[in-house]
Amino acid sequence: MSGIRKKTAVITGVNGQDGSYLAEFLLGKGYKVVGIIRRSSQPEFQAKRLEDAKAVNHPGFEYVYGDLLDITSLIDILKEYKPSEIYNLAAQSHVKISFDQPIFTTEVDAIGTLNLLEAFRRECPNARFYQAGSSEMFGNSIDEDGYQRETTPMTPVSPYGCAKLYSYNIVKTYRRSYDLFISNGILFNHESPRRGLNFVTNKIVEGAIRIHHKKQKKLSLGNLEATRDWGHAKDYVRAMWMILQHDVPDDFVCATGESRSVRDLCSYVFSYLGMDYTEHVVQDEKYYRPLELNDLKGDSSKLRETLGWSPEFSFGDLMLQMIKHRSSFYGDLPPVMT
Ligand code: G4F
Repeated sequence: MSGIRKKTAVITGVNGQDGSYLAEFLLGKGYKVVGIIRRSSQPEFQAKRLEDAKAVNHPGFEYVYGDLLDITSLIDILKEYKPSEIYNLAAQSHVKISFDQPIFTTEVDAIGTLNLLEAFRRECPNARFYQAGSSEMFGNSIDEDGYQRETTPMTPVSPYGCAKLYSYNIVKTYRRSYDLFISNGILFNHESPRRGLNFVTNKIVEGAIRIHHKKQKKLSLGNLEATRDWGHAKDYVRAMWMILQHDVPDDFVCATGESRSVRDLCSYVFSYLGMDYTEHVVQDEKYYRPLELNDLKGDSSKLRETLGWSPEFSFGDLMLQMIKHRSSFYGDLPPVMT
């Protein structure tokens, strides 16, 4: 026995894209990782990403049932594990669905954060707390040079963005009021082979592969003109950890600084597979949002200069990984609800 106590991290949303990469990253650093999982009627599907992350049978990994909407479960978990780091990644994270389920989204993404903050303040106030903020909080505010950064006004245009902005502000308020170590990451879009198939990157990859293999003819999408700053989730979970290792709690934008339209993305993926997207992509009202966030391009200079973060994966690396991963299912592509 070395006598050195392992650091314990609690992750909400551990079986999501970011949660699974973060668990993998922290286990690699020797942490004990406690993942909070919500009860589901199909538990057999809950562990897929954690299996991919090689977390499931890892001796340093444990999962417990809990829910951001049930503060008693959060209090019990923090009381038992006394973590040194808490990462709040759980959310209803789909922007379009937040228009269909505005109340649920607000309960989880806003009140859920407050529940976790209260449990943290009462049970382990010396821990460090990371809150997953989003570039969706900016809405259509853009600085004159075309970028969004920490100082850009936040004027969200979706129930999801509004709920995330509440969490961002309550974190800042608790930090100042109670002298707690709580930091916000303001993360721009980040993708990976573990991305849900109803987000536009993986939807396009999946659709193009199916069309390539003659399993479908058309791909229905919404707005093709919106632009996004797409990075790799692996790079972004590393940033989350770096943010909590800083001397002081603070707020940081994490982004690549490169922006592309959904149309560019279609062109890239279809061309990679030797096809012309204009022959296959159709637009359907169903996928439009009542209000659209038009353009995102992040300036992450503060994160880069203060903490030394920079992305390891290029856009090309990201797309290649996603295309290869989905292609590996060829021959057994299940039907998808987008
Ligand atoms: O992939 P998306 O659904 O991501 P969105 O809305 O930008 O949100 C993601 O990034 C946020 C960070 O800014 C996160 F906070 C959030 O949790 C999530 O991870 O849509 C990207 C763009 C949008 O402009 C959307 O209108 O793609 C456009 N789009 C066009 N057709 C589509 C579709 N999006 C989806 N999901 N499905 C379509 O068929």
